[in-house]
Amino acid sequence: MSNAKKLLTLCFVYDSSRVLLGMKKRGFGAGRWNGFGGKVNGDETIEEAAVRELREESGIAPTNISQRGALTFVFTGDPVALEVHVFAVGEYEGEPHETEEMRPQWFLHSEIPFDLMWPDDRYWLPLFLARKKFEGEFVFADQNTIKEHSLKEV
Ligand code: 8OG
Repeated sequence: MSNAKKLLTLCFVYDSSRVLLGMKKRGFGAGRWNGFGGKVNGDETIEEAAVRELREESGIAPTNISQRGALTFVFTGDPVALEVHVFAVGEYEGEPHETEEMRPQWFLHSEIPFDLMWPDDRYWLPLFLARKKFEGEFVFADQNTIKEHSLKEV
């Protein structure tokens, strides 16, 4: 059971062959490749937070961004669910560079390192790369183990 939600953003910069991931260097999810994102502050919209976090963590500024998915993550024993809003970035200004939080690297769609990512990503990232919109919920027993999940295109 969850009774509170924390709002987070997650941005993937991609084109038809490659996707930009970052190796998370510290904090929640450290040691895993992921998109770029973080917590939504009280004074900003979810999209503003997505743009800010992408800039802070990779150094690039999106010129085209669209919301593509909403994912809820529940951890057994933690009353606070995470509501992660997933954004697609097609065009941007600047060049990705390493920051205190992330080390960016381009991956071919066929070479995405799912074994070194959050375990839910292998379910929904293929939908994202196929340009679908989706909603899902994942219940984790621990950070490596999904107990149950639901996922649908919307
Ligand atoms: O501010 P902080 O770095 O703690 O934000 C956590 C980031 O990790 C945020 O971008 C949302 C993202 N994230 C989760 N859970 C999962 C997950 O299961 N898969 C992926 N790909 N990202 C996640 O919080």
